[in-house]
Amino acid sequence: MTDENLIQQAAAILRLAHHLAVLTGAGVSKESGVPTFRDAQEGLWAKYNAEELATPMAFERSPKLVWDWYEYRRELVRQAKPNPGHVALAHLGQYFPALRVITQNVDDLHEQAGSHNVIHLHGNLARSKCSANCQGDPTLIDVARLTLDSDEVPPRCPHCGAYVRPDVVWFHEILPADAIQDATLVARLCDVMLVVGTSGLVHPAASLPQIAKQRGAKIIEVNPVDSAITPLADIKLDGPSGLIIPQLVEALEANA
Ligand code: BV8
Repeated sequence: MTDENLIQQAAAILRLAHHLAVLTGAGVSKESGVPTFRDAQEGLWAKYNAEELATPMAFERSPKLVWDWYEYRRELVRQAKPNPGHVALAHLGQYFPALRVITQNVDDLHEQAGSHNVIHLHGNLARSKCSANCQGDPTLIDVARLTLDSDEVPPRCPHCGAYVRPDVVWFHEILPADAIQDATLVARLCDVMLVVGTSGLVHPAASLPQIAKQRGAKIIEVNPVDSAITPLADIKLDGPSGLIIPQLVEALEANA
């Protein structure tokens, strides 16, 4: 577990920051009850690998299975509440008005905790779209307003009849241009990047700390274990974000 001295060192780096950026992954939502990507899936999904389900090929092959997996995850997120890590990150916005949170997560727990202008690299689980984007990219569909034919799963697009799908970025799909452009600019301009709860395995998100580092930024990582980002970190805070981030904000405030 992280010692107090490292927390103080990290707070000292934050205190000198002019442009703070935050990059989060599934680990920041773990303490809210949302499983990470590399956790063994719960129950029914134990026999599936998330990376095999989160692809256009899987949806093509088994649209109902993939739709049901996302409905299962939507229910988990509906029941989830922001944890102290989300809340402390939102609180940081008071000290860094230009703070941008860049997340790989598809839940809205950062927004629920009070973070603004969150950059969602991989889309948003709460939104659905026509899988053919028949009215333009994205053709968002409000599934709640569809007269659902109970045995038609996934539901069909009311415009063109194609299957409706979650508005998330699957593996082998390109990220929304505005999201990756914003995130890359934020990574280039920041002088400190706080990296929280990511294995650092999924690209291009995982390249953002490297971009920041190359521009001279300090990297502070929060994760109970080491990750692909750890070699880049100036300070590694070992522990769950729900515990560590509040400690970091408390140390920052103690000498504010
Ligand atoms: C693309 C939405 C161009 C869906 C997701 C370059 C190099 C290598 C590979 C590639 C590359 N470029 C492209 C690729 C291929 C691929 C890729 O990166 N593959 C990897 C696996 C090798 N990337 C893509 O396909 C991307 N598209 O590049 O387009 C293109 C287009 C066509 C053809 C070629 C190229 C699209 C990637 C987006 C995939 N969609 N999510 C959904 O959610 O269902 S990614 C998915 O993984 C989630 O968003 C998740 O957030 C993300 C990353 O995982 P993490 O967030 O890090 O979560 P993970 O479980 O891995 O780790 C959790 C961490 O938390 C752990 O470290 C753990 O220790 C820690 N933790 C646990 N508890 C806590 C904690 N931390 C803090 N507190 C705790 N309590």
